[in-house]
Amino acid sequence: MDSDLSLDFLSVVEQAAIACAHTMGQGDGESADRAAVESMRESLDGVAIEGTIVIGEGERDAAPMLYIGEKVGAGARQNPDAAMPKIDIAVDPLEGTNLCATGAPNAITVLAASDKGGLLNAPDLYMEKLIVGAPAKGAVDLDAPVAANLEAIARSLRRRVEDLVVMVLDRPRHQALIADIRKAGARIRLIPDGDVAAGIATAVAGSGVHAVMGTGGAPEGVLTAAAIRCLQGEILGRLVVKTPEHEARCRAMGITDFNRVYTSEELASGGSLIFAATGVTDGALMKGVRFFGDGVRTSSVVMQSKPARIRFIDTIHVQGANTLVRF
Ligand code: VTB
Repeated sequence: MDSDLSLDFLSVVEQAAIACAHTMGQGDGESADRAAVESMRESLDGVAIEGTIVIGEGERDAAPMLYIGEKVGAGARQNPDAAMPKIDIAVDPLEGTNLCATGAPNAITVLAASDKGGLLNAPDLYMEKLIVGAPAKGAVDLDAPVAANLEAIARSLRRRVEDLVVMVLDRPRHQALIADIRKAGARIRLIPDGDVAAGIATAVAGSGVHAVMGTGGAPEGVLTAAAIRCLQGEILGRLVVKTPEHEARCRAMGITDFNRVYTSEELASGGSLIFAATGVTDGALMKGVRFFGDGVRTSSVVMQSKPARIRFIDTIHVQGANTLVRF
């Protein structure tokens, strides 16, 4: 995939963040999400690709736009003979809808892209996840006891289990997990939402997060995998398939082994991946959108696997004649 596309995708997540940021704290997650979705849908059509949404707002009948299978990009509506790259796209236009609605940290707009077939087509089920940074890659096992994984992570980071910080979604389903982490002695940060931002943080030294454990959304797992591959960390994930209906939804996406533990390379197998995210509310790695009269400032991260590079991008969007550019 042409790495210049990363700047196009950057613009897509930036615009989506700007579009929904005014809803921050309004207590209306639905309109926050709608603003981000509509912006993303519109700006994706300006990108010179023949794109297919593989992770989006839901199945075709359930979502008015950015549904799985939807064609996006300039190639979707223009001259079908114009040779535009065929790209698979995963989006979470507003990851952390409630975070935005309440003004809590770590709401982000997210997009991942790959050459065709490079992102797992995952149904919108839950996924058990274990996410760590590069030093602990290969040292953890989704089926190992929590204490054993924490010891392995501590060893690879050359510190004590007591020094680790594990992020866990604050959900009743995580009671036993939380008890196990506490028993092992590690520190915990319970988060209300947003395990994509949390997952990325595990692979960025200095973020103060060493692991994410527990069950979150499968689509978020695939998005996290795209970022984690660029960051050379590890996400291990297993779909939570409990009912015949879950099984049918997996089969519809070509998944037949329901107990399979996926690695980062299997969740995001693409040889050339791009991941882009912009902060909507302030977060550990990115600031939220700031409006200053006739200008807007956004804070984003763009990652590519080939060439492997991570860029933190601070953009001032000049909107008027008097926009004051401040360093
Ligand atoms: C997590 C979280 C997301 O969904 O994946 C979560 O990271 C899982 O779903 O931000 P539940 O809320 O049902 O536990 C989100 O909260 C929203 O997609």
